[in-house]
Amino acid sequence: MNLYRTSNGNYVEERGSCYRVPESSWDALVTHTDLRGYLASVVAAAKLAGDFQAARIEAPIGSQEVWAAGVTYFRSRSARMAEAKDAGGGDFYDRVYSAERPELFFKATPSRVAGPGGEVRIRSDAQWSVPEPELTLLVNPRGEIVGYTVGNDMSARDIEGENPLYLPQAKVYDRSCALGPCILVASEPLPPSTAIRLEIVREGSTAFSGATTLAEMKRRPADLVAWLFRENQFPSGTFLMTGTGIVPPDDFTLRTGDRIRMTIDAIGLLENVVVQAGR
Ligand code: DO4
Ligand code: MG
Repeated sequence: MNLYRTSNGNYVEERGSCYRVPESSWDALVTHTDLRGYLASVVAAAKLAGDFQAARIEAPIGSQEVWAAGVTYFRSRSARMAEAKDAGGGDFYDRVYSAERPELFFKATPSRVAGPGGEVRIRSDAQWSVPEPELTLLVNPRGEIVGYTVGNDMSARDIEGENPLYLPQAKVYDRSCALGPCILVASEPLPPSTAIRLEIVREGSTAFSGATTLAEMKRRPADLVAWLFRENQFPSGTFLMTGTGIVPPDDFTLRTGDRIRMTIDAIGLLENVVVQAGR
C-alpha cells in the first residue's frame, strides 16, 4: 500500500486504485498504533477517491524531523575519504564505516523539505554539489519502521571535504532535502535486491546515471533506528535516511535547471528541479 499526502488530503493506493483516508492529520496517521491495519480498513471500505487525480502530491511529512545516516555504503566511504584527504579527514570515514556506532546526523526540519516536483537548492557558496538518493525510513514513536520513501540528501561536497566539522553546513540548509512521492506501507522489510536509481537530466539529456541495491548497504535499517532512538524521543515519529550508495564522479556538480530523478523499486519516482540560492 502506498500512502500519499496531497493538497486534497491523504490517500492510500492499493493495486492501482486510490482511496481517500478519513484521517486528515498526517501526524495522527504516522503515530497510529496499527497504520497498516487502519489503511487496510480504508481500502476494505472501498470508497474510491476520484479527486486524487486532481490533487497535488506533497512531501509525505507533517511535523517529523528528518535524520540521516552516512557512510553506510562502500562507495560513500571511498568518495568521502578522497574528498577529505587534503584536509586530513579521510581516515574518519574509513573508521566510521567499520565502527559499531554509525554516523547519524540531523538533516532537515519539515520546512526545509521539498516534495515531488518541487525545487531543491544548491548553496551559492558551494562549487561542488550532488544529490544523494537514499532509502528513507518512516519510524513511529515506538521505534518501529512503518514505511519507506525516497529521500534526496542534497550535499555540498567541497564544504564537507574542506573540514568534517563543516558537515552541518554541507548538509542542512533550505530545501536541502526532498522526500516522496509516497510512503510505502509494507508488512515486510524491503528485499536486498531492491534497486535504487539516480538520473540527472541536463538540457534534455542524461548528464549522470547510476544504480545500486540495498544488498550493498553495510548496516541494517533496524540497527540504524535503534541507534537513533538511543537517548532520543520522537513523539510524532521521524524520518531516517539510510545513506547513499551512488556518488557521481568527482568532476560532476549540479547546476541550476538540472532535473534529479530518483527511483526505488516498489516506492516510485521522486523528481525535483535544482535552483540556486537567491533564484
Ligand atoms: O559523512 C558524510 C555524509 C555521508 C552521507 O550523507 C552518506 O553516506 O549518504
Ligand atoms: Mg547522504
